[in-house]
Amino acid sequence: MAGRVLTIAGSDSGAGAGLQADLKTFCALGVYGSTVVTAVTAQNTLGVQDWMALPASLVTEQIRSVRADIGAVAIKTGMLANAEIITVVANSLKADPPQSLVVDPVMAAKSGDPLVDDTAVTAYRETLFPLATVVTPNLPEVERLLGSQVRGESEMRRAAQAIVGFGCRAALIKGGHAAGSARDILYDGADFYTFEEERVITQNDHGTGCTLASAMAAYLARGLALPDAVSEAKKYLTGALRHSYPVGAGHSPVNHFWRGTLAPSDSQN
Ligand code: PXL
Repeated sequence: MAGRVLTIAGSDSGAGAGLQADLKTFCALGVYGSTVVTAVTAQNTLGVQDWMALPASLVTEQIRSVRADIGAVAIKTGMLANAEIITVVANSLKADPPQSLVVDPVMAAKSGDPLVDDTAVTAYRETLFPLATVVTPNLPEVERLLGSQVRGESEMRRAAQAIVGFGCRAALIKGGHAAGSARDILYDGADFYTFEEERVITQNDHGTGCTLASAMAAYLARGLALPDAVSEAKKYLTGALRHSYPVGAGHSPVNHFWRGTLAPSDSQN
């Protein structure tokens, strides 16, 4: 089962974010990727025009199908759409925990369009976070999860501690929405780690959160320790931003294949 990663996420028809970004990341980083669909969005680089969640029972059944046959050492969750889906995903993963679980608590698209309903925040905190190896909120997501504003690095550190207080093993607070530096803070219950890469100024930044969390899941599946997985994932994302090119009039995708692709057999170490 080495090098198998499952994403549980929404579909982005423009293929810049969501499970399409996740699968491209898995292909680029040499792991076999499978995809459980939670919701379908009608979306392009300009925004989200419409979306609909799938029935929770169909989400459960997809997880069962993949894990009964293909398996997954690491699982990543993205857009889960509502409390019912968050809860069935949590129940299913609690019954059969993967080695690593990366929870990207997606609340809104880059365009600002909401991708969850209001019931999601409590469900995340109470059901899914306690199962997670790491939770990866950006600053707007941190503010919704904690109900308070977060400014500057010392508040990011306190926010990371508060999120670990919900029961996850670690929290990565992404500073990309902050003015100035694009520093991210990881807290694993014992130590803080700071990650910084050059901030790439581009409009081609759709799917950055999905790509970072998927890359972390891929590197965890390949056996890296969490701080190394974060560091490698951030380097991969920075390159993907730097090598991006416009495919629409709005926020275009990052370039997942800037380093080519790695065959899964190359990463089965
Ligand atoms: O970036 C968060 C995200 C997650 N999942 C889907 C999305 C987006 C952003 O647009 O469309 C399906």
